[in-house]
Amino acid sequence: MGISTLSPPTFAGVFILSMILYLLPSPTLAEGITRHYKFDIKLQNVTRLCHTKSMATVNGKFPGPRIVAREGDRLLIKVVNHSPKQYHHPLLQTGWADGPAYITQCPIQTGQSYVYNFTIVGQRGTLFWHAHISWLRSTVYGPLIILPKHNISYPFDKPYKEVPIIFGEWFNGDPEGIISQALRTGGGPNVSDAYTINGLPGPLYNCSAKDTFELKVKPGKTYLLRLINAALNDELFFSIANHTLTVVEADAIYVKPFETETILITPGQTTNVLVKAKPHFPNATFFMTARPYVTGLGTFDNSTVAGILEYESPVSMKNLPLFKSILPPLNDTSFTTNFTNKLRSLATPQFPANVPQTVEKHFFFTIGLGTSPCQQNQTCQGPNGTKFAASVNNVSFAQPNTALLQAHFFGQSNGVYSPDFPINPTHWFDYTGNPPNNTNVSNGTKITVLPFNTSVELVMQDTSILGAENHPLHLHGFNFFVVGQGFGNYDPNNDPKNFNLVDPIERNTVGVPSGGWVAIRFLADNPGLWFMHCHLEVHTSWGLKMAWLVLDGKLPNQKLLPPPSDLPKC
Ligand SMILES: *[C@@H]1O[C@H](CO)[C@@H](O)[C@H](O)[C@H]1NC(C)=O
Ligand SMILES: *[C@@H]1O[C@H](CO)[C@@H](O)[C@H](O)[C@H]1NC(C)=O
Ligand SMILES: *[C@@H]1O[C@H](CO)[C@@H](O)[C@H](O)[C@H]1NC(C)=O
Ligand SMILES: *[C@@H]1O[C@H](CO)[C@@H](O)[C@H](O)[C@H]1NC(C)=O
Ligand SMILES: *[C@@H]1O[C@H](CO)[C@@H](O)[C@H](O)[C@H]1NC(C)=O
Ligand SMILES: *[C@@H]1O[C@H](CO)[C@@H](O)[C@H](O)[C@H]1NC(C)=O
Ligand SMILES: *[C@@H]1O[C@H](CO)[C@@H](O)[C@H](O)[C@H]1NC(C)=O
Ligand SMILES: *[C@@H]1O[C@H](CO)[C@@H](O)[C@H](O)[C@H]1NC(C)=O
Ligand SMILES: *[C@@H]1O[C@H](CO)[C@@H](O)[C@H](O)[C@H]1NC(C)=O
Ligand SMILES: *[C@@H]1O[C@H](CO)[C@@H](O)[C@H](O)[C@H]1NC(C)=O
Ligand SMILES: *[C@@H]1O[C@H](CO)[C@@H](O)[C@H](O)[C@H]1NC(C)=O
Ligand SMILES: *[C@@H]1O[C@H](CO)[C@@H](O)[C@H](O)[C@H]1NC(C)=O
Ligand SMILES: [Cu+2]
Repeated sequence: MGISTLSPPTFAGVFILSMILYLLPSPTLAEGITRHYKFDIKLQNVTRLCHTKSMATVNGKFPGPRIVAREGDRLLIKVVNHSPKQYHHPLLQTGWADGPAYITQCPIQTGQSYVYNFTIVGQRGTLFWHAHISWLRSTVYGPLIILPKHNISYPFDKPYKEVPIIFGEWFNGDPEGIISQALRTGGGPNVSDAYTINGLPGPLYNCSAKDTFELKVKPGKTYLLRLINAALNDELFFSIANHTLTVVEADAIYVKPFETETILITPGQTTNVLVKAKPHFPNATFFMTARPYVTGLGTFDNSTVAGILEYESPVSMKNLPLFKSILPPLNDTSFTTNFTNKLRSLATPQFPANVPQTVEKHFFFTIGLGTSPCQQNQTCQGPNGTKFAASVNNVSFAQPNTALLQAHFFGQSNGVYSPDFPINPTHWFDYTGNPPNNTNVSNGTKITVLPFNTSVELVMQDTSILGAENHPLHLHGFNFFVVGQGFGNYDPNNDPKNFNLVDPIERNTVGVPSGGWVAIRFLADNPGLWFMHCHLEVHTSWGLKMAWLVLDGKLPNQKLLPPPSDLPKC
């Protein structure tokens, strides 16, 4: 079991049926302290939709245990791999503790362990931890909750209770087998069999009613829902029947509060919302539902996950009417645009938005799908007998077989990566217009090198080569500011005039609009090797990823420290 200064609740087993386990105790934690967790990775039989399968879990739990800390704390998470496979756990922010496979570390081999050691600085809110190799994230994930420092309150009324709600995708089959088969054939992978709320698919699926997340509320009280999208391949709309959501935080950064009936959350993103329970017992129960927002042409899981919001009643009430929540159409880009435009940093003196006002390096990256040729002798199931591929500036990232950060630190990068990732596309084309004749992408292990403290502006332009599509791009190591977005091809002469340099949303994952572009800014003040990838796992598998190398600064505290002695070896 995890050793911890904050005694997390104990779990009976993998079958998490009760929402009680997901209510945070009113935490009275100290701060600036070291918190120890131990994650034992084991194979475990788990049953959903009447299918039992053996899958990787942490401490026998699905979803995995939550980590609770305060801003300023150090976390020491010892991950022990008892399973026959190799694993990684990615967390945030500090060089050797980041975790993506073959970027900052080699996999943790069977029987081995690794301690993730990092402090939490400048973030408070909800994040999540998850495995970062192949499609293991489908079962190995859990909430990471960062409370504000002791003497600092929320910039909104203190909620009565806080409830993590983590969305996932359930596959009756083996997700890692599904993606490796798809990569062999070149076609699209099988889609999931259900979405889940806290691991539970809910009553709208066959053989699933007993696996329903229930949130019990008291009339008149306000609840903070910590929403996390850990689904592999789908952005999700989420709504609760007859209840308005007030968005207060995104990706562990406070936002200007606004009300909405529905939120959009991409894989990799987190969103905290307040829900005020009705003042009196309403004689009704309410669905909370999530289903995808989809812009691409491929097949996808178009099903809906439901949980139930119930009011605590002094007397037993049976057969209450159940109200259904209304979600936007699956392809509602108009809703998505309106929603993302409402997200603004809180930008107060206490929680400022430190947007870089000047830019030292500009980058323009095209983002999207393409093809790679079928090997001779093979028949491929991608477009026109090719294989699906995906790229950034037409480079599909080729996975190295050693970790890039180690190669860099020990001066052994020769033959592992090249520091020449293109700053711009090699040639202009109508990115969002008719597709070019040649849809093939190139490939390589290329990275971008940034001197310490470079202020960067990156415009990411979706392409319509295989159809326009929204891509949630995630940057490791930094938060960035979303200074602008629009549809069609980015216009470098006119679009920057409309950039918001005052209170843009600050986050770590942003949806590149379908058939459009997004501009972000960040300050490269964290030395290390930082992965950037689409958080739709299938696109990452196809190569929609690259990495930034941020060099050391001059001062001692601006340098990457040597790796810990237990860093896994390839
Ligand atoms: C999972 O179930 C299978 C088949 O019933 C059984 O052989 C196996 O021992 C179980 N594994 C675990 C870890 O319980
Ligand atoms: C964690 O990292 C800090 C700072 O580098 C170091 O002082 C400490 O010894 C490390 N702790 C463990 C258990 O590795
Ligand atoms: C909170 O406490 C810390 C030390 O414990 C102090 O440095 C800081 O100024 C305090 N902040 C506020 C807002 O009181
Ligand atoms: C819930 O919303 C529906 C549709 O707007 C409305 O007809 C119904 O009266 C509401 N019920 C409650 C209990 O608020
Ligand atoms: C709920 O039911 C109780 C008892 O049946 C009734 O007294 C009350 O008026 C009802 N409330 C509403 C809002 O319908
Ligand atoms: C979901 O997809 C299935 C299979 O393509 C289709 O039959 C069904 O109508 C779709 N459902 C929705 C709600 O779009
Ligand atoms: C969304 O899908 C509906 C139904 O398939 C279709 O009629 C509509 O044109 C689509 N809207 C957009 C913006 O693609
Ligand atoms: C988005 O906002 C525009 C302009 O305010 C409005 O016309 C449109 O109906 C909104 N779309 C949705 C889906 O709410
Ligand atoms: C293609 O087929 C030939 C003849 O069957 C075989 O010799 C060759 O190894 C195959 N090439 C590949 C890449 O599989
Ligand atoms: C596939 O071939 C058809 C007909 O030759 C062409 O119209 C289409 O653009 C091709 N698609 C791709 C992805 O190359
Ligand atoms: C693409 O193919 C079309 C039709 O085959 C041809 O007319 C056009 O010149 C080609 N464009 C380029 C850039 O090769
Ligand atoms: C990568 O590019 C090389 C040519 O540079 C090509 O031979 C190889 O097939 C490509 N690999 C993939 C997976 O596309
Ligand atoms: Cu993508």
